[in-house]
Amino acid sequence: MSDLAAMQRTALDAVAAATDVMALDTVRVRYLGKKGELTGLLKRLGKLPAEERPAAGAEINTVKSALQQAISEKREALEQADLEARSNVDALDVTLPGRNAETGGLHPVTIVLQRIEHFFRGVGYDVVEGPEIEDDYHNFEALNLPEHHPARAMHDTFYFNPNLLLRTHTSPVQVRVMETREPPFRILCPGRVYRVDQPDPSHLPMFHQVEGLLIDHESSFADLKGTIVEFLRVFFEKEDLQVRFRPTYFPFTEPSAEVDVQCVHCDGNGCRVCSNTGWIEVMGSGMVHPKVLQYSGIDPEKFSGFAFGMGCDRLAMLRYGVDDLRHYLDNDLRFLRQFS
Ligand code: 2NL
Repeated sequence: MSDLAAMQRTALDAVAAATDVMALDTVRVRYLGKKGELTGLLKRLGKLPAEERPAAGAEINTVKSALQQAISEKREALEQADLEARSNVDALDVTLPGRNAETGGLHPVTIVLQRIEHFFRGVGYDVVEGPEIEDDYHNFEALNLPEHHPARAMHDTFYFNPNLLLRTHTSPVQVRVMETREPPFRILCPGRVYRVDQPDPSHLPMFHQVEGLLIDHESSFADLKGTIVEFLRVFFEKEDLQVRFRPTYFPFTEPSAEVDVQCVHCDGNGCRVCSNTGWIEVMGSGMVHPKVLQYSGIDPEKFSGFAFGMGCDRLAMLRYGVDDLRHYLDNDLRFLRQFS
């Protein structure tokens, strides 16, 4: 029984010394487990003389419950400390200001492209896209530009091989639609186009074009003019914008016209932007050449159409006063932020 008091002290010291739940459990097993020291004492009670058993049993049980209580209090304290330690590490200060997520913006060329698409969808055009790598037939031949035709020199072309090239305009997309779709239809074809050019303020080897094509049982140059004048007045947001059509030559249209608008910078009075002419060229247009219809299997006796093409990059320049096409590709945030 003198051992019992010593055992109690040792056990309670061990409980107090435990620094984590695992160590505490080791102490518990050592004294209170099935083969534990206190458990052993209780088992050996039967060997005592009968008259000593009750007192000895009571004493052992007192030590046992004291130890049990100490262990359970210590366990609670350790668990609490553990919880506090973890919540300090994972602490979330909900009063901190949030990290600022900057809002992106659309590229000026994209904005211009979307405005053009919006107008033409509104007057019944379907937007169609096609491959940027084309064959000679769809980019040139089907557009009435046979091999060795001098007009091919108008396009300085990136070739992969004599038959495969980077499209120089989006016309091949329209050719593929003419080949497969029953007219009448009206389509708008936006996309990247490529021409061999040394980059300078007004030239890039890759730029963006939008071409439109309408094929119907009857269509006239008056329809072409009405469509284009209305589009340009909406695009430049000027109801009385002056527009003029100048005769020109394209192999794929006849007659053909270049389209000028009254200078949007000086209202036609003459300035640096319009080289003092008062006019700015914004697109090309014309009645689809009968041979172009024929090439794609459309009977020119039954159908006629008009087409037009414009450069989005240059239109965006005019609309936003951009002085150098190369700004579009620099990805300089000081430039891009002005459009968001
Ligand atoms: C310009 C000139 C133009 C067309 C593009 C076209 C397409 C087919 C048939 C006939 Cl499939 N024409 N496209 C017609 C006239 C002018 O664009 O200066 N673009 C920037």
